[in-house]
Amino acid sequence: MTTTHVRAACPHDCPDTCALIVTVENGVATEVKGDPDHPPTAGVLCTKVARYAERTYHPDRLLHPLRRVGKKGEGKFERISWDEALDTIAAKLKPIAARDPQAILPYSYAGTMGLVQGESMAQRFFHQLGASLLDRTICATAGATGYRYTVGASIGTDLEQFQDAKLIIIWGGNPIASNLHFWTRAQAAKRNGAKLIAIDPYRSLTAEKCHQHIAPLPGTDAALALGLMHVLVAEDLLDHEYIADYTLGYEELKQRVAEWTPVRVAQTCGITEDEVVQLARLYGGMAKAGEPVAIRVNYGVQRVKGGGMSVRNIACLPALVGAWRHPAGGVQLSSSGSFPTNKPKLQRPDLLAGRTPRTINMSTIGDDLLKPSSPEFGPQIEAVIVYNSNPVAVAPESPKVAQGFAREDLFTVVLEHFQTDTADYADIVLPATTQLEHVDTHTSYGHLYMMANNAAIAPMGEAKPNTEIFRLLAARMGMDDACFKESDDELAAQAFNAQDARAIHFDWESLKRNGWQKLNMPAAPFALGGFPTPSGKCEFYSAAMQADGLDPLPTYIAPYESVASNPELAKRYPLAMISPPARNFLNSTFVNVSSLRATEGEPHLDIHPTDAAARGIGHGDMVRIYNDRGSFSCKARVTDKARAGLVVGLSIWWKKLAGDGKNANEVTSQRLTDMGRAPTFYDTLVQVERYTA
Ligand SMILES: Nc1nc2c(c(=O)[nH]1)N[C@H]1C(S)=C(S)[C@@H](COP(=O)(O)OP(=O)(O)OC[C@H]3O[C@@H](n4cnc5c(=O)[nH]c(N)nc54)[C@H](O)[C@@H]3O)O[C@H]1N2
Ligand SMILES: Nc1nc2c(c(=O)[nH]1)N[C@H]1C(S)=C(S)[C@@H](COP(=O)(O)OP(=O)(O)OC[C@H]3O[C@@H](n4cnc5c(=O)[nH]c(N)nc54)[C@H](O)[C@@H]3O)O[C@H]1N2
Ligand code: SF4
Ligand SMILES: [Mo]
Repeated sequence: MTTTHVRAACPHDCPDTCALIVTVENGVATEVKGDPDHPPTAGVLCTKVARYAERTYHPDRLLHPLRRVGKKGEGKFERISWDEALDTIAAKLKPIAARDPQAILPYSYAGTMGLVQGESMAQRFFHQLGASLLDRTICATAGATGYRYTVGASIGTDLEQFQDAKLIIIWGGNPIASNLHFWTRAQAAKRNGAKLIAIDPYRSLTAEKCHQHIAPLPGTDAALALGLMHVLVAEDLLDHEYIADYTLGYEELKQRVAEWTPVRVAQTCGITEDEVVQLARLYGGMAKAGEPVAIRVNYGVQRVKGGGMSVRNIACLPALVGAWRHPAGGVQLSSSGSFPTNKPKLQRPDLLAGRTPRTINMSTIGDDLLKPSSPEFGPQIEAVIVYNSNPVAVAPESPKVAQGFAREDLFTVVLEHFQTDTADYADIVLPATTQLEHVDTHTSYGHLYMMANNAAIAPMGEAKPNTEIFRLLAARMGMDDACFKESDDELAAQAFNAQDARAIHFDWESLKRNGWQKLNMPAAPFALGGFPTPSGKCEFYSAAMQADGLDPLPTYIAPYESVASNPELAKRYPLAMISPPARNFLNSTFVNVSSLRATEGEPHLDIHPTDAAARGIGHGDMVRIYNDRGSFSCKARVTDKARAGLVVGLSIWWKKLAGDGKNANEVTSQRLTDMGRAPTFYDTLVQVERYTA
């Protein structure tokens, strides 16, 4: 028997990007463990990826190409050969490309976050074709944009510093479920005497374990941040030197926040005045005393109309109190902007050769698939190639998405590991390899290490890496540029800019051997200012926002759908619904892994006892959740984890594995955020009723 240990990286859309050690016995992966030497991972994996071998060897893995034989969505397929699959696809795409390649659309997200199996060969293929561009907005662009206007780039407090903070505000995140290795640091801080405060409308697993939980109404965080700034200014809990040296627009900000009295904020957010005042005093007071105060803001705050502004306002706080002076102070939204990646080299936009295809927003795919050709829209979408994503389950306003994918005149190809809800609508399904079967390299949005993934085992069945599938398709389409011949190792070697001081001496072969390498970054990135904004300062006032048609100062933008902002709608649909991640799933990935699905049980809706009683709903009753866009049903859990007026459906279930073939996206809307063109999943009013089938 031969046993080897292979260095790998977790590919999932999770900030932690763990370093993995895969045990391989006689060519079979028998165990996936966390690398004990990688400081963020520290030998620990989440429940999901500890089961990565179970997912990889799952009896339902797609092992050969398939052609649809039933109706779209029905899930009936027959096996075909790779030659037949590729010939069919090329024969379909060629005439469309000859008429107008913009009628072809790639649809992809972060099923794997790999720089190679994500957008390298795939983008080269679509750029050479001249296909529509895809605006990849479904997750983080609202917050990233708000943060960029204020701080300059997705750079913040290093994960490896948080254990030294004395106050940690966990704002719109549930790290026990979705950012486990941050939670490890927060607990270490707690043991060192730090206070942990969660700001979340829902008493999540994490909120339950913090010293204090403040539960604002969804979408009102921008107002809470304005209220904190009001108190910081009124009570002079400020770092005047930091403000003078490293910020822009303090005088204007001071005037603006004067309007946001604690009483107004308490009313807007549905919390008490005392919660606003005490939090500001604690944060500003500790900072003034020289203690490190840190904020971990996460994406939960930005899935609403004013989501970008929420993140922007929160990102102003550390500069006001000078928290950036300390390595364990400041704020982290994402570390992704720290990495000197070389995306143009991987993705080759130059292959467009002067063409400027239209851009389709992935968050409005439902509407866009249903649009006919028009001068504003351009050609009707005639072909979609889906990889690393499951839009029929994850995109908002699912009834429209499903209707779009059901179009008889749409040609759909899906590259997948499993027969997902989306794959059910494909004309051709192509089997893709998993992280254990291919090579890749990764950044992280939670830590500061470049990561390598070696292939641990041979591809399962006839599965091929995404890159290889696009190489083969390029050849079939007659694309002969030398870039379509590059191997995955050649691609990985181009992923980082070795000349950049942060990636000092980046060398793919040594990264592959070691598994990971930390970026060369200062411990406290903005201790002496140096913000990558146009002014080089933290911008309380942003001329760029004004130029983009936004309020240049922090403000509050109410949700599209809430009792306060839309009372007419709230008469019919009085409950706010959010659908944040379930601990044992990763978006819709892992929902089909039996052991993990068994832990989640079945789809649930958490509802407050008062709201349940008013509707005659008991714990464990089946309920129907509905609004004008659609409806779904699941089991009610009557619990005060959901504040009154709020219902929570942990997500994202595969529709076909839910009792009624539907999930929470039946009722979410395709309306977009204030900035970043992102979806508003948590800006949804619904009504709930007892349901007897
Ligand atoms: N186990 C697991 N881990 C995951 C994922 C998963 O599906 N499962 N998904 C991954 C991905 S793609 C992402 S983007 C991240 C997302 O993870 P996070 O950034 O943590 O964001 P969310 O999970 O959207 O929401 C986190 C918390 O925000 C709360 N929340 C909702 N609306 C609001 C609001 O308006 N204000 C405030 N203050 N809080 C609000 C929710 O109740 C939830 O508890 O997690 C990643 N990690
Ligand atoms: N209601 C509601 N909806 C949401 C959210 C929410 O909180 N609530 N969260 C949103 C967020 S933050 C996000 S990021 C999106 C996530 O949406 P998606 O990015 O679509 O994520 P997944 O659902 O995990 O689907 C990824 C798919 O990629 C496949 N895959 C993985 N690796 C590979 C590979 O190497 N090759 C190929 N070909 N396929 C691969 C997996 O099998 C999986 O089916 O969902 C969004 N939708
Ligand atoms: S999903 Fe996140 S916590 Fe789990 S192994 Fe991957 S990177 Fe680590
Ligand atoms: Mo996400």
